[in-house]
Amino acid sequence: MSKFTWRELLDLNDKEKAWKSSLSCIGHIDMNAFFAQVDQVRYNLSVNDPVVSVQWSSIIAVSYAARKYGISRLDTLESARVKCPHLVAVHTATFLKGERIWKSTPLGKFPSPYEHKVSLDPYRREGRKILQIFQKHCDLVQKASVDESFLDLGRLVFKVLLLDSDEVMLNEQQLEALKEIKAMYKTQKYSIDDQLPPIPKLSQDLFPAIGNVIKEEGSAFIYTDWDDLVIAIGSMLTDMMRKDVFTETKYFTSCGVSNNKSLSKIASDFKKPDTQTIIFNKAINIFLDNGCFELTDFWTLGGNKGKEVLDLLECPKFDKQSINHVRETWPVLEDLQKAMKDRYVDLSIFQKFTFPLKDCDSMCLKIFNLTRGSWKEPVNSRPLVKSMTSNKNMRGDACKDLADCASWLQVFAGELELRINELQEESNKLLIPKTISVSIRSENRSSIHSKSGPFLMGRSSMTRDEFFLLIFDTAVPLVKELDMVYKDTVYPLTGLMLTLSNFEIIGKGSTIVDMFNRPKREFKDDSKEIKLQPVAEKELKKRKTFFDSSLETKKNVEDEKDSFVCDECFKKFNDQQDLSEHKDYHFALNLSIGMNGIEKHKTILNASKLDLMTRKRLAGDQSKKKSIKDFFSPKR
Ligand code: DCP
Ligand code: CA
Ligand code: CA
Repeated sequence: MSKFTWRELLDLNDKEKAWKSSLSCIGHIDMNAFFAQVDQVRYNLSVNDPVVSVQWSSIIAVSYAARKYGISRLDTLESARVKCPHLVAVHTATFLKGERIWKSTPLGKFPSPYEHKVSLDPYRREGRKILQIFQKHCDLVQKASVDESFLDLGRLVFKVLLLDSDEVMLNEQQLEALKEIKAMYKTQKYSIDDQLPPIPKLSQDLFPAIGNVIKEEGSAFIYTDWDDLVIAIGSMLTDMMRKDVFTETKYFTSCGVSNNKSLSKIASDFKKPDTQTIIFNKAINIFLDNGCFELTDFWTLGGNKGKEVLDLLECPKFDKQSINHVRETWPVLEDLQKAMKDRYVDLSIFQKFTFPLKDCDSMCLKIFNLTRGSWKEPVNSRPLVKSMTSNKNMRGDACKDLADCASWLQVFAGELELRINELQEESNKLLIPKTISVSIRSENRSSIHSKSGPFLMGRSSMTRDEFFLLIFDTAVPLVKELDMVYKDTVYPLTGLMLTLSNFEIIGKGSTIVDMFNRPKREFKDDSKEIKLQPVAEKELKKRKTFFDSSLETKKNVEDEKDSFVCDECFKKFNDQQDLSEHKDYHFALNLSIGMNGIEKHKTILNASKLDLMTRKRLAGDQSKKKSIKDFFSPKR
């Protein structure tokens, strides 16, 4: 008999339950050298051309052909050219200052950062095409970034095992092997909590897993139960989808298949390019202990938080033993939690951590399961953003007065309109931003000023041009206000940013009429709240909403490489991981302000690792409490 029950198998047919069934099957597919592949295809180059994608003078993606020369993202264009003299460097598309439409950059040309803003739209478009291919096959896909997706393969596997699948064409022997279980299901000859029958004879020969199967070296690997068949069929499915992606787009991908998201994500990164790695449940520990991974390789444990965890749990600093160390040292969850908290308390005398003591328990729960490869999370197809930002870090005199601001806002409005439009198409939903905000940053990094207001879509229908103009026309008065107050001190700007937020997302079934025929009051109230009370509390509330959403939309901030920039304080980061962590910090900060009020919050702040700039901002927020007049006084 199987150790699994019918219930566990049938749960695969339910989107809500499949991910937590012990027979769950999750795929993760990541595009190889994504931007570089897109550029290679876009510019009719061959797979063997050493292509790199470039933004200004930084390399942002390296094709596998170029990697053969030892080139990585850390190289400058010059150092890459030394390594490979016939390097093909493709600059990203750009918007020209004052224009709302981006243009591709001809091969061999390198636009000036003073006059242009990068557009990543060509890559996003391709990313969307690929997402659509996955969605054509799989009913539950989570886009995890511009070039990767999680797939809950439950329903597809269910269909192969118990119904007739048109995704995977089974041969006669395979069909014969599954005849019995299909018949049982059809005639309902089982009770839901009965154990499943044993797997069909010769399952392993009939349903060989496709890809790089992780197993103990030298040992035979034998299918023993339904989880093996489920994962093997999962690998057939992802192989089929990846082939479809290749046929349709000529892009290579890497993939991981296992019973959960975090494992599949690591697995997809394991062998690149053009490979899928399959982790059967019985091979999970072998995979995690293969000496290639650290605790910090798990999706959410990169960056500083991960380093702190390694330190708190006194993980060995070499040989990549941290996963094994944690699993073996603390076989019992409560012991792990106690160990972390005890050391947290000891160390916090000398050291500030990025997370509070009270988070240790939940963090340990996650780590306990991650190190056993048993941390399960649902594949979440809910798209979408509640805010969207377009920004640029300015150089020299690129933005020296109000007229320049307006020129750049035109670019930003063009980009936001385009992206909202694309997202609507992608998600088949309507997106209605309700708040707009403009921020400016000057040479002195601590001086960042923002102005936000309601974004009112008052018309019953709107063309794309009209929507663009509305964004632009609403943004300009905000920047004018900022200009009026700060013009003597801020120019030339080092950063300008336009954000649309507070998105209302209207579902598929709704019509444009639903979208605009909502009670007028709703808009009016909204405007009153934002327009007339730019005082601390409202401001903070708004910032919190901003922040809630920016967690969900961190991908948007990824847009320009030189824009791993916090949209709350404009601080710049090297990568997405650091930025995300920094944002977690704001999140905690805002939450704390929200819950405790600013006074009490200050105490918490002083005790935490707070950079000077944020402190200054908070001081600014406090002054806003006084009156609007103070807010506009030249002293600020
Ligand atoms: N990207 C970027 N700057 C970074 C990281 C990524 O602009 N610091 C962009 C370019 C990449 C794309 O995002 O092509 C996807 O990032 P990945 O980390 O998935 O890397 P690649 O797809 O380039 O390579 P790999 O084959 O290793 O996944
Ligand atoms: Ca990739
Ligand atoms: Ca990726």
